[in-house]
Amino acid sequence: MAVIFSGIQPSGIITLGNYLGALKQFVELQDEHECYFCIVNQHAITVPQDPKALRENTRTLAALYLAVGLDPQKITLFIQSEVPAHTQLGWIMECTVHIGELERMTQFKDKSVSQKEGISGGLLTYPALMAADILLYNTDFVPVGEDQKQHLEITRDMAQRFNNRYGEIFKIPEIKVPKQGARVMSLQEPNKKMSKSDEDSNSFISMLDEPKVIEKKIKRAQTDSEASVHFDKENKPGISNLMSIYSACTGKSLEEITTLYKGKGYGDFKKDLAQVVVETIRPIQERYNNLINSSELDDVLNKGAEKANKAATQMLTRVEKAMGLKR
Ligand code: ATP
Ligand code: LTN
Repeated sequence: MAVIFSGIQPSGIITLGNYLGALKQFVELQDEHECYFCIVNQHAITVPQDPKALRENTRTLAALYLAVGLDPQKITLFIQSEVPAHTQLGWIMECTVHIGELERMTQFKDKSVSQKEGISGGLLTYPALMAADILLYNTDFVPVGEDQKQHLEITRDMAQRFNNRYGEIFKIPEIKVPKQGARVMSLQEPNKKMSKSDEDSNSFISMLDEPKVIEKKIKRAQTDSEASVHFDKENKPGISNLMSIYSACTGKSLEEITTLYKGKGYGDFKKDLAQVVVETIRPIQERYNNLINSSELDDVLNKGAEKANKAATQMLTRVEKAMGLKR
């Protein structure tokens, strides 16, 4: 069975963007692949995090992983900091990657401008830890949103460089992005991606937002003054983004949606979209409410850490042997 690995940061409550770009694909992949899904809390601390909030967001994310429909009997769900091999291989990857490569990363450039207390070293070396996450499990495919393309390319380069130096140790992983929803944009600034750590909560829909809040956020979403529902990413980024969300949630094509709303205004479209999103999220929230206080969640995470530790330690040992780090 081909191996899948992906990670999400507990840096807030996950958004509709995280769901459509990442989690939705995970559910589709779980039946026919060996899946490792990770709560990457050590990635989250590359920018300051409040300890209490980080602990809560970690648990919430674990519950949401299951609530979207991932079956703990089929997948391995675990917390990054509970598998030390990630940071151990992370260091080795830091010694494999070049500073110039790290400095080119868009995520580093974007996130460093918003840091008020100085830019952490970890924000720059982040891709080395991400490469370690992926390479520890002999991963074939990494399902992620489009924003992670650059990180996947640098992971492949690191793996190749390591293999050239020390022998064929790592499998070279491939990226997997969804056809619709790979890049959901901010509702307030539709040229920027929707992000769970955005300071403006009107810019994103959280997977735990109540129906009324979802309706309000969609109603307030930025659009243009033309009031015609058709897709034009360049000139009409706001409405195009809302159409993509509609499409990703319903499976309807952009053409079908255009036909459906011919002659109608943005008000009608937004009202329907709000219903579509509410109905997409409702069953997930119901399952979430049953899970969040259950001990099942801890069992799943304990078992997940155990299984991940076993697989990761094996790979780390192979790497250390190949490099001369083991006696
Ligand atoms: P942060 O705001 O803390 O940077 P984030 O919301 O960007 O977080 P991550 O935890 O970094 O989310 O990403 C988790 C997964 O969700 C990744 O696979 C990423 O590609 C995907 N993803 C994130 N934002 C979007 C988006 N706007 N549209 C589609 N996919 C997304
Ligand atoms: N870099 C990703 C989160 C992430 C990840 C991973 C995704 C960390 N490790 C391994 C896939 C595989 C992000 O910022 N969204």
